[in-house]
Amino acid sequence: MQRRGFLAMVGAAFVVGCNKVAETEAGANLLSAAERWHMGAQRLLRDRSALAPEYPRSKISPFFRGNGSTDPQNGDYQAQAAAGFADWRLEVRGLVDNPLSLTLDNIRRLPQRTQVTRHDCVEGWSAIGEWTGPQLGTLLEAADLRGDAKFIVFRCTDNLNGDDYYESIDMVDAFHPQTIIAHSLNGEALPVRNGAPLRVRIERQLGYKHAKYLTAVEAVASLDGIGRGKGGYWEDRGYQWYAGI
Ligand SMILES: Nc1nc2c(c(=O)[nH]1)N[C@H]1C(S)=C(S)[C@@H](COP(=O)(O)O)O[C@H]1N2
Ligand SMILES: [Mo]
Repeated sequence: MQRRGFLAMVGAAFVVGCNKVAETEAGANLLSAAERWHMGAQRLLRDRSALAPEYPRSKISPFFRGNGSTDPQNGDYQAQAAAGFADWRLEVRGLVDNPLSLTLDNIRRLPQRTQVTRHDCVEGWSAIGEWTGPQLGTLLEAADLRGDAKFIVFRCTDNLNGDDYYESIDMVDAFHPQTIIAHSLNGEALPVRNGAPLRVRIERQLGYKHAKYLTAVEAVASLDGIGRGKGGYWEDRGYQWYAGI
């Protein structure tokens, strides 16, 4: 119910956006429904590179709750956490000419982006946090992404009900300036509940796309044969793959 309510809200916001175009740019009475649809579609495409709103630090939520996995018991995660993630590696692999295996120190030394954004979960809650990390595009360029790569798959440590959490995005979102590999929340290393030591932020997408406990970023030509083939843990259970907001 809550999820449907939230998605209906997002849908309603888009319809309002289209009507605004009709009123301000051309005059609603001169536009046929088809023309309005066409303008709406163009607006949607153009908007894919637009930035998500960023907020002043004063708007940061006092507590950024954890959702889904909040303390993975899988593999050696607990031992890694106890050791301060000193041996954690993020692999950049798949359709790249120069695969990378990065330490947290490597990641912290890359050019950084800090952004205060609002996270929207389909379960009906939101929170504002300040995230810091390198842009995913920087990593993909360093790895010499190949031209036949169509999607980026995020691999995670946690396993829920027998399936590893994973996610995927297209290249528009992969190279979006606000798509970062975050190592910090509100100026501190990520708490375990929020995905320590690394999680992705994809600010134009709903919460479930923002994979936590990241172990690898994988460039692929197709999502077939990955998980159950729908592009993500929740997508395999019926959620939309494209969860743009
Ligand atoms: N690895 C992993 N990533 C995940 C999840 C998860 O269970 N495991 N849950 C997703 C969902 S539904 C949301 S809303 C956000 C929650 O992020 P938070 O725990 O920092 O609030 O993480 C997303 N990424
Ligand atoms: Mo979520």
